[in-house]
Amino acid sequence: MIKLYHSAGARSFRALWALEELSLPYELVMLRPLARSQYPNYLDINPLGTVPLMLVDGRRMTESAAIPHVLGCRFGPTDLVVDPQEPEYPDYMNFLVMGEATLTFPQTIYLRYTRLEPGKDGTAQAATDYANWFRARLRAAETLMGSGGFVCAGRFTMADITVSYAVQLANVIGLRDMVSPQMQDYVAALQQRDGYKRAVAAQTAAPVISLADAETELSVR
Ligand SMILES: N[C@@H](CCC(=O)N[C@@H](CS)C(=O)NCC(=O)O)C(=O)O
Repeated sequence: MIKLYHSAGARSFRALWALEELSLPYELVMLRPLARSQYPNYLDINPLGTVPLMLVDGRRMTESAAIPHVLGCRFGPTDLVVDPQEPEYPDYMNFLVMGEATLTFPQTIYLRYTRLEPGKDGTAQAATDYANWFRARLRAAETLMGSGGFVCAGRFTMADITVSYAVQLANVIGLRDMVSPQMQDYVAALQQRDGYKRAVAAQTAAPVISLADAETELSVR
């Protein structure tokens, strides 16, 4: 049994997209953005207070780059993960982690100081610095990318989910100018996938849980 806690457009979209690519049954719990402050008891089930939270076979996962890989390994076999015996395995793992650790991380600093906590002393410069950092890292990542419209292994994998989400995030938080036309084309092609479209439809159709429902939905007791 798989249960995913998600907020529209958040990094938990990586997990949702992976679930749809694998056509797995799951329960989707839609939360308001900034769940920790919206639903105080969310911390009962996820002490980090972040999304994603995924419960799978009674285990708890909170990292959006790890979840797609674990789903593929646990519920495969599937070409969406690269097997350790394939030569491209190191490239795959590298891009899988890079999507979050190298590409999304600087964007979260930018987002924090432009949208969540704007106007604090010195933070405007930090926002600019991290926007430039993001641009440089994305350019560098691009030089490492494989052929055929995918980051590696010549096919669509979970690493494409983690990397392309970072580009999509850039487009919605004001960093679109930092993304090259080639990277925009790469993402636009992936957005034509049925799994991607089903994930978007799922997050649109599911109701966001109310504070009243949160009493039971988010409680471990
Ligand atoms: N490294 C984690 C970060 C998760 C994370 O920070 N998620 C954001 C949404 S994109 C969040 O929940 N922020 C709200 C908060 O920190 O209160 C991952 O990749 O899943």
